[in-house]
Formats: sequence, structure tokens, C-alpha cells
Amino acid sequence: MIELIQFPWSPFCIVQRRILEFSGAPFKTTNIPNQDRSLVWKLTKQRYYGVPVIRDGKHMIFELTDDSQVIAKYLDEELELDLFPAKWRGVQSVLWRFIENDIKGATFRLNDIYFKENVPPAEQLQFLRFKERKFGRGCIDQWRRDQKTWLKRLEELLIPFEIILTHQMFLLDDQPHFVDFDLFGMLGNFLYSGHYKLPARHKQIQQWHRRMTTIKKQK
Ligand SMILES: N[C@@H](CCC(=O)N[C@@H](CS)C(=O)NCC(=O)O)C(=O)O
Repeated sequence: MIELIQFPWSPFCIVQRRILEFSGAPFKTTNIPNQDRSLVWKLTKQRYYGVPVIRDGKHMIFELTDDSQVIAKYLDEELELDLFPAKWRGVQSVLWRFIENDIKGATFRLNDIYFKENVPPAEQLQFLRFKERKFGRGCIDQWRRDQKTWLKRLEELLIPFEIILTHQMFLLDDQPHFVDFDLFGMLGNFLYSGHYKLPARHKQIQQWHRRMTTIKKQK
């Protein structure tokens, strides 16, 4: 059985989890602590410490670069999900960069503001230190002060998706492809704390999000 190694609020883990749920294939999830990647390090033979990773029998599947989408492409092939149709290859690779850079730039900050609710007390120091080493001292307090600005920015960044979804059910056509799951993952991270809702003005995105929460691959 396919095993997804993750922590539950990670945007990229939510992408793969929803893809697996969508597929209907049996899978199990193994949660690791955000600050202890030793299981991933061991299983990948010291080649990777990020999440998500997938274990499928003897195979370990993990990303090679920030834009590789190795895991989603593997699941797509194995489970025949039509996530990467040839005609949308170029469009998807532009869109997922926007989703994983610009959209995620707002969503992860808005979620990290509430890190004390997600991260167990014993891991909070290391979590904060990791963030401050990457984004500078006091970064999370700054994001908390700028919360309204980040919410506004997210609402604006989502406008193109709202426009697309006025004309069709999913981001590329009338069935979900990789970028639908990708956006769903970033928004899943944003919604994880329970402190936010999708922007009220984005009615099409709200409906798309409800579809994406439950949709299953047609057999
Ligand atoms: N492009 C990768 C990104 C994965 C990623 O950034 N994962 C984060 C957690 S959300 C991570 O494990 N980063 C390394 C770290 O925290 O040390 C993917 O799609 O899986």
C-alpha cells in the first residue's frame, strides 16, 4: 500500500494527500514531527529530509528540485489520474510556480502566525528558530502585525483564479488537473488553523473549493 509521510498542515503534503484521496487507491499516512526528519533521511538513504515523501513497496519517491513535481507525476502514472495532460504542460508549469511562490508566500505566513496551535510545545523553539534563520529575527511577530495586509494580498492574488472559475469548473477545463490540487494544498494550509475563511468576494473559488474537497476520480 502507498504510504504518505507528512505532517498534516504542510501545503505540499495536503496536495499529495488530496491527490491520493481523489484516486480512490488505498493509502496510509505517517505523521512525523516537523523538527525530526530522521525517518525521511533514513528511508531516502540520506538523500532528502523534506516532506512529503511517498513509499510504495521498495520505492521511495521524493522531489529533486523545487519545481520537479516528481511525486504528483508518479501518482499520476501509477493511478492514471490525468493530472498532467500533454496539452496543458506549459500552462501548468507557469501556473504552479505562481501558486507555489506567490500564493504560498501569503498562505504559509498567515498560517504560521498560529504556529503555537499546530506545533507541540516541545518543538516550538526549533520551529521558531528555523523560521527566524530563514526569514529574519521576529519574522512571525512581523507577519502577525501585517496580518490584514497579507490577507488583502492573498485576496488580490486569487483574482485570476476567480475569473477563470467564472467560465469553467476547474482551473484548466472541466476536470481537475495538477494545478487544482496544488492550489487546494496552499489554501488547505491557509485554512488549517481554523482562523480564516476563503475571501468572501471569491464566490467561484468557494464553490470550486467545495468541489475539490470531495471530488473522486471517475472509475
Ligand atoms: N516542492 C516541494 C516542496 C516541499 C517542501 O518545501 N516541504 C517543506 C514542508 S511544507 C519541507 O519539508 N521543507 C524542508 C524543511 O522544513 O526542512 C514539494 O512539492 O514537495
